[in-house]
Amino acid sequence: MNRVNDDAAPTSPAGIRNVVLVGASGAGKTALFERLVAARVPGRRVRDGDPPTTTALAAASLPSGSVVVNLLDTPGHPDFVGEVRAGLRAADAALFVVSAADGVDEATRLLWRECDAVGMPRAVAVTRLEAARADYDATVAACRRAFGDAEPLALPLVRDGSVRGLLALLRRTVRDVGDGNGGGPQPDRAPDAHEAELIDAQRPQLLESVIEQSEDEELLDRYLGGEEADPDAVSADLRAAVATARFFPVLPTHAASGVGVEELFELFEHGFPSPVDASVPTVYTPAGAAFGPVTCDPDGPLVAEVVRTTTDPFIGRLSLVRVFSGTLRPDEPVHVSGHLQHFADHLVDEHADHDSDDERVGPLSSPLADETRPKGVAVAGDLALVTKVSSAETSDTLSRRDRPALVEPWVLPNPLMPVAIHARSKSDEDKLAAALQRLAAEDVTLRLEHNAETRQLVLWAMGPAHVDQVIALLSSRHHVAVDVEPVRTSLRETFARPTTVQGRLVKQSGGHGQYAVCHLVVEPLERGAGIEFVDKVVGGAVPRQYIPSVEKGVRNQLAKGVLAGYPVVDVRVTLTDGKAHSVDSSDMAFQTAAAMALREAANDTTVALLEPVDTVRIEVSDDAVGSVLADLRGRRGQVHGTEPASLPGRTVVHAEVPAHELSRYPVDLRSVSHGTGSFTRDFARYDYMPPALAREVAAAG
Ligand SMILES: Nc1nc2c(ncn2[C@@H]2O[C@H](COP(=O)(O)OP(=O)(O)OP(=O)(O)O)[C@@H](O)[C@H]2O)c(=O)[nH]1
Ligand SMILES: [Mg+2]
Repeated sequence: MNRVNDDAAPTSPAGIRNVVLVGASGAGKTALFERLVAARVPGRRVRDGDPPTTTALAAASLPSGSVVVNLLDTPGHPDFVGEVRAGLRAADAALFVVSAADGVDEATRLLWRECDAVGMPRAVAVTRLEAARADYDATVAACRRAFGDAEPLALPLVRDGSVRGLLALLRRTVRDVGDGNGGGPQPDRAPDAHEAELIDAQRPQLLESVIEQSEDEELLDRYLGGEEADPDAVSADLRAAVATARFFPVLPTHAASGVGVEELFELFEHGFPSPVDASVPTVYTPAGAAFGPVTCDPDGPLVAEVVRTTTDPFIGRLSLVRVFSGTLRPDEPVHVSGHLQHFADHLVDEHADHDSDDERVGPLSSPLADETRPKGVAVAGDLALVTKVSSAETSDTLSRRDRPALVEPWVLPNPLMPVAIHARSKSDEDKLAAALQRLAAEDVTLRLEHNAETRQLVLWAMGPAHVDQVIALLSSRHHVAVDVEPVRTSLRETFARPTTVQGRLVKQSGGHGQYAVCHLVVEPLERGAGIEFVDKVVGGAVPRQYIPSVEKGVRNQLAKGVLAGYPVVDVRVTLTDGKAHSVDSSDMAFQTAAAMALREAANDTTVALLEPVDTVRIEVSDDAVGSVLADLRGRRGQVHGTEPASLPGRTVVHAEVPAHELSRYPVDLRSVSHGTGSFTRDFARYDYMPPALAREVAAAG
């Protein structure tokens, strides 16, 4: 077996390959990941049975040939797209896993285009080759249509519904299936006549693409001159072609038999870029100034970023970091910096800005799926697990104390699915806040909101599966039981029509009495106008000193609501007349009379409920615009217009939609947009709610 050393600690960036597996849920990423791990870790077997759906980034450092491959497995489920983004940040190249039975879905296409936008080198692993409706050639053709210059490096040998091996196009060799369980591959053999025919049918196109994309003029001249291309020379050009991010090798794979596994390692080693060739994210000082140039240099200033955080019951916080510059050494003091709010386009209260000089990294280790291996140091370009940096949260930067740095975080998805939760018991209640805070430090796609108005604790998550994950973690890790309840909408009341009313407080039966009468006119104002109080009393009917009392009574009652308990907005209240008593009138009496007047004026015909309406910006692929607009109409949305998005083939829809209709929009948008949609929402204003719905919401709240 190819192994560099035991602790998988590369000493130079050129010997590192950081590769992330991405693709649709169920495409076979984890099955492949586990097979790749088993192929390089002696004694490690693939699990019996199917892997569970992945919900978090997993990593494994695998020595292979002359390099160490840091392999990252990501979830395909859209609720966990934050993990995919962290994985892309940690990696220098992406392996798209595509099922031959299912083809390329829209979400995968979108992710591909995002990789395209940042020039990330990519390759494709095709899975499920033995499925009844699988067709390798058709899948390659689909990849070409969706991705561009996708060229198979090998063809699968499938017989009687099982994968038997593959035909390597460059070397014109055949590799038959091994014994299926870590026994390693069979030696290569020469193709038979039929196999040779298959190879020769596809080989020229591969050669031409590699030679053309790598811009190897010399080889091109020789090839065009009719010379047979030397596989070694072409292989050397492969990396240059892949590095352009315009040429994408495709390999057939089968996790169960190990077909394609060695070819993938070969591709990682000889075809994929090392971190030296990858771009480094923008680095600032914690104060936001320029940090200076950062290159993948082990002797440069330390710049490392936390891409995942977990908590181990025995060793505490474990941070998976990607080192961009410098060398991370155990027991070294570090500066920890996190300033998410500075970069986010939404509030991230649960990730308060923090800088700490009090941290010292503990022992380093290499990730190995669910295990770890001790590691000496982590040089620029490498990934390592760091213990004991207790203040480090996901996306934080580690740097040297005398040269503090802040890496611009990757694009964090905005969690837009609200769920209200409450602790099941008093003891759950006591632990809940701390537990949620810890989960939020690990998970940058979780937001917490204490809504004072509705008195609810609201979790903002990516979708239902994410909510389930958070609740399961609260229970399993923090022993906190919570129940989910419907999210209440905070409404407003307003007067829909002018009303004239009298408030009379007359209590004069014996002793010290109370006396105050005020005549009020209540009128609606335009949305957003707030509350106006006008005094039009003439002739001292209400003595001067009690006018402020009336105003106070009015404002207090409006703040409490007059009908359903929601604050009243956008009204003018005019005091037109009143009566006072020389002994029994008082400040309190006039406050009370004013409040009584408003309550009396309020009924189902005079008062209307207002609901929050949000400005919504939706981005989808062009062909989904029609269904998105139709869906918005069904949500009482008002479309203000559409425009082309910055990514070609995508459209931005601007609309206003009642907040009440948006509570499950992350899920619904996914289905109307085939997983290509994203949106943002911001409170715009309050507007009339249909009375029937208003009654329903008020009754539930
Ligand atoms: N027939 C066949 N089944 C496969 C193949 N690769 C994976 N599977 C099966 O497909 C199912 C899903 O595989 P996973 O590896 O969990 O898929 P994934 O891409 O990791 O899915 P997520 O974690 O949800 O993103 C499992 O039951 C695998 O055993 C393949 O090449 N052929
Ligand atoms: Mg998986």
